[in-house]
Parts: sequence; C-alpha cells; structure tokens
Amino acid sequence: MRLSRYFLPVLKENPAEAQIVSHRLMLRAGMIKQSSAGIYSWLPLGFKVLRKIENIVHEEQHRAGHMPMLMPTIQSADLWRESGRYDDYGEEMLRIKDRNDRDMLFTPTAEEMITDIFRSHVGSYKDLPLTMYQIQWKFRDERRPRFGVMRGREFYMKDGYNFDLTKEDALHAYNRHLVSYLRTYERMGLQAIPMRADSGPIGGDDTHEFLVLAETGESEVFYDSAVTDLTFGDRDIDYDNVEQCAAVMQEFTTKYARTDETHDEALFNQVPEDRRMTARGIEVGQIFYFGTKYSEVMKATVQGPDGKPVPVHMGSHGIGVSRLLGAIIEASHDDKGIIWPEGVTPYHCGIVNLKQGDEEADAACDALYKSLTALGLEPLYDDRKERAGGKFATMDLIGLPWRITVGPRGLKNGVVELTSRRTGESEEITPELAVQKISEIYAAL
Ligand code: 5CA
Repeated sequence: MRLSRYFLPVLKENPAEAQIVSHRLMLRAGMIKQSSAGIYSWLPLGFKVLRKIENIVHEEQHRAGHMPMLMPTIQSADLWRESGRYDDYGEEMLRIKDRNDRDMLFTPTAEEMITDIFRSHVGSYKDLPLTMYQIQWKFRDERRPRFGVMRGREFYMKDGYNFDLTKEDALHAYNRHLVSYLRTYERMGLQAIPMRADSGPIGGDDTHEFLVLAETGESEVFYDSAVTDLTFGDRDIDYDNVEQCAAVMQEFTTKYARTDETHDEALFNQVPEDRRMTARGIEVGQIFYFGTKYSEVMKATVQGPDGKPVPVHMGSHGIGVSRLLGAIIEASHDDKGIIWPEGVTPYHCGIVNLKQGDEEADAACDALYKSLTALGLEPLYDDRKERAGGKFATMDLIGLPWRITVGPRGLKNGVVELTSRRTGESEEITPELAVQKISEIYAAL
C-alpha cells in the first residue's frame, strides 16, 4: 500500500474525549471514528488490525476442531422469552419493534439462537460432541460506554457454544477452549491470565475470565505472581485428548488468580506474601460451563444410548475481538505511539523514502516494495512529498514493527536502514538483506 493513496486521517492533537492511551492512539492513528456513544466506524487501518485479530481467532478455533457459522444480529424476542432472559437482561438489551409491531432485539450474545438451531436438527447422542462458533457484532446498551473499543455498545465478539452428552464431555470442551484461548492470545503478543470469575447473566458455576494486566483495566484482580511465569509457547496439543487438555487447564488455573467478584481473602493469604499481587486487568475473554440451564428450559434434548431423552450439557465461550485492539495497545505502546506485535500488525513493515522524487531513492523503494510483496509481505510505503521528520512521526504513531528507511546518502554506499519500532535499534544493511531479515521474522511466527 502506498501512503499517498491510503486513507489515514491521523490527528496531531490528543483528542480531549479519550481518557486512556489506547483510545487516544486509535483516534490519533486514524483507526476508528466514533459515530455515537460506544459505536464506531472502523477506518482502513483499524479494520486491517481487526481482520488480523479475527483471522488468528478463526485459525485457532479451526485447530481446536470448532465449526464457524453465522447467526443473525436481529433476533425475535419470543426466543428470549423462552429462556426467561428477555426480561432478565434488563436495560442492556436493545429492544426493537418491526413494522408489524413484533418485538425484536439486537443480540447481546447467542445462547438462545444456537440452542434453537441445535434442537431443530440434532436428535441423537451420536451427533455429539458438537461445537460451533461465530464472530459477529453484538450490542449491549452499556450504562457507561467508554475507553473507545474497550467498552463499546456495538462490539465484535467471537462466541462459541458446545453441546455434549455428559458433564465430563462438556468439561473437556471447557478445557479445550481454555487451551485454545491461551494459544490465541499468545499469538497476538498478549499474556492473558485465566482467572476464576463470576458468570453474570450467562449463568453457570464454572467460569474463567482471561485478563490482560494493565493499569487502565476495569477489573480489579488478585493473583499469585507465579502465574505470570506461565507461557503456552508452541506446545503441540491434541485437542481431542482429554488428559492433555485437562493437564494444561490444571497448570494454568491451580495457582491463585481471581477477579474481585470471586476473590477470597483467606485463600489469597495462603500465597507467600511476596507473591501476592493486586492489580488491574482487561477482560479479553470468558469461558462458561452452565450444564443444562438452557437445554432444559428450551427442551434441547437428544436420545441417549438407552433410548431416553436427555438435556444436553452446554457451555459458551467468548473472545472480545474488537476490545483486543485496545488491550494490545494498552500492553504495547510508548510515548510516540503504538508498537504492534508482529502477529497482528496491519502492515509488516514501513518503507520511508527520505527524498521522494529522487530517481535513485524512488527506484530503490519501488524495488524493495516489489521484493517484499513477492514474498507475500505487505509493506506500507510512505511515498508522500513530506519532511523526513513527519514521515517518521507517522510511522512511529501507527506502530509498524519494522521500518526500512531509504535515502540518497545510504544508497551511495549500497545500504538502507532497518529499524525496530520496539527497541529503536537501527542497522545499515543492503536492501536485499533487509528484505531477507523481515521475511525471516514473519516466517518464524
Ligand atoms: N455468551 C458468552 C460467551 S460467548 C458471553 O457473552 N460472554 S461475555 O459476556 O463475557 O463476553 C465475551 C467477551 O466480549 C468479554 O470477555 C469481553 O472481552 C467482550 N465484551 C463484553 N462486553 C463488551 C463491550 N461492551 N465492549 C467490548 N467488548 C466487550
């Protein structure tokens, strides 16, 4: 992509309405534009990152054996009356009437819809286990939408639902989701710690939230600092293997880590004092096991091995896809702007031409652009006739992890400059070597 043709409405000033750094930087980097409270348009740069995050979620869901599908955003109130949640959900639910005066709603989550689909088509235990998920827009009329995409009213969420014959099978689905989520967040450059939480309007007793530690987080959390030493890495997990998933679950959830809703001071005090931490966190996901809560009231039964109908055991599992942009920026920025982790960066590297219009510099940039593109990489080429300082400031603000700077002086010696956004370190190398290094970095992801 050439910056001269790109729609990147960067702001020079800090927007007054933004209270936290991620919101400020997303507005300044031209990623989003608010349309009304908690509702945003996604401009090209923001949309690109949203898609990258979404793709990682899809890939990891696929790896875990879960099936993608899509359910409507506007749903009939009758379905929600069946589960009793039409009334229970309260003011957070956006209620709509259609032209025939029928009650509709904009879906805040989709347990009812998926249960209805399930009961219409699945009749036998032989069709279990089954896990389906979608990545779809949700609406919750939050009392205090704030912090940009962190607490929106309209937001993008991955929501997955498992159907199993027994509690044991459903607990395996729960563990499998936990394992796949650990991998998902790590690929985005995040450490998200599973913490025992409260289930709220979704229901059930077993639930973990995934929290990214950040001062601006909305949740207060208590944990044993040893949990921050755990990493999932590139373990080769067989997601159908019950013992393997249970072992990972145990490893990541045995040490004390809880949100304020479930915090237990007496238990916490058993953690060695120097490891007892209180902090704030951003909830980027949550998994639930709620047994037969929906299947009983909505009559989602299957014929069991003995021929008798049994309600299925269910769970649901969410990832805050749009919120993740904010969480990643909170975790990865400096005073100049965003620093994207390689896994989610909108463009793999920037090319800065220090002397646009200079024949040699232009040709060198074009050649770099071609070689990178031929390797399947996406560079963002700043080909504008602007001062070098302005170009560097834009690149730093939008946070591409690597920058190649091309100028007549370097080219005389056959070199360009390769700079890491994270460390600020630069090296003068040949254009060929710069391309090779960048390609190796992304190939290793
Ligand atoms: N049905 C379940 C699991 S799919 C569910 O709705 N879970 S949830 O309520 O915990 O939402 C899942 C994730 O969506 C949360 O962990 C959070 O990361 C994200 N989320 C929730 N509310 C908002 C909001 N107002 N703005 C942005 N993201 C949100």
